[in-house]
Amino acid sequence: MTGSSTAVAHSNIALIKYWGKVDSRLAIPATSSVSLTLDAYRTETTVEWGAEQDSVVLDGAVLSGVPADRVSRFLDLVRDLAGRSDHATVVSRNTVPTAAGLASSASGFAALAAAATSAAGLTLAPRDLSILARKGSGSASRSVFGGLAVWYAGTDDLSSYAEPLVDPGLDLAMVVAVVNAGTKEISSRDAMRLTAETSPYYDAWVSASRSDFSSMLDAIGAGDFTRVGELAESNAMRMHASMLGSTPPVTYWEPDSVRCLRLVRELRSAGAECYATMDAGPNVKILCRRPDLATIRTAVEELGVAGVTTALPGPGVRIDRAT
Ligand code: 2P0
Repeated sequence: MTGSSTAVAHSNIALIKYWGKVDSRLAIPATSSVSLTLDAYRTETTVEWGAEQDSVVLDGAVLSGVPADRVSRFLDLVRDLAGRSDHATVVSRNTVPTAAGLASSASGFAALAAAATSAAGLTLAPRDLSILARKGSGSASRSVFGGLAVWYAGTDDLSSYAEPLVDPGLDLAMVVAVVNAGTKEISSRDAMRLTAETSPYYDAWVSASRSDFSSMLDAIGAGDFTRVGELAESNAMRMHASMLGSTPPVTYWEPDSVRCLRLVRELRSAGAECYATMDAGPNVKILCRRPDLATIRTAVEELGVAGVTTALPGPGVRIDRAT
């Protein structure tokens, strides 16, 4: 039995971060997180079953080694679910710079989960798709959904999943200041493990982030943009503080990252309300409301960083073609 499906998924940026696992095999995180799926960065993936062995082509290049094995281990999960033993041909295209801290693994594994299960003839409920995507890459659990999403840490495979959050009209938008779109020096997977194993600030991060998480749900529920932004910015800084305490230290920041953080403070005092967040890379994502998007974009362009992208809330994963 062969089948082919194409799925499209968008990346997401966490407003309350995921940084550290309690179970690496199942990707059960230490803390719950909240994210915004963006329309700007997407992955389109086609999976066709019936091959003699798994193969993966990403942006025209054949994958080998660890990245290819990671996809194959993920396809093993789909083979188990579908009760099949054949292999798959995977062809994927990214508009996200791969491994640059712009959430390429989130959109990548959400699209792969949807395409691989659909092509295998499975129809998964959104929660089950989120659970499956999580086991490819934790943040992919959230890219199954559009707009605001919450990933409940849970305590085991079935209780760790994402679901959409009602947006009470926050009118969110994001300006991405691309400081450097190159591949990062240490993957987020390795960096979060190093933080958990060696940073004396890791336990403090976990307890602060748990508290930030429940405050964020309250702030979103109340439609309080100022509180949402303040929490997002301080949660991101706390995550980076925990990394700096690792041995050796994990330092994703570059000089232009700091210039962007200063610009955000200046814009805020000048009345364009915006807040910064950063992930496992030097790029700065600026959370704002849609009417301020153009002003903030222009200010970042004037700063002269490598690139600027604007984004609005994007859709959840979808199947584009199935045969
Ligand atoms: C997040 N990041 O919440 C955090 C903030 C990066 C910084 O999720 O090991 O690629 O595949 O589960 O999902 C990036 O980590 O890690 C990430 P794995 P993932 O968005």
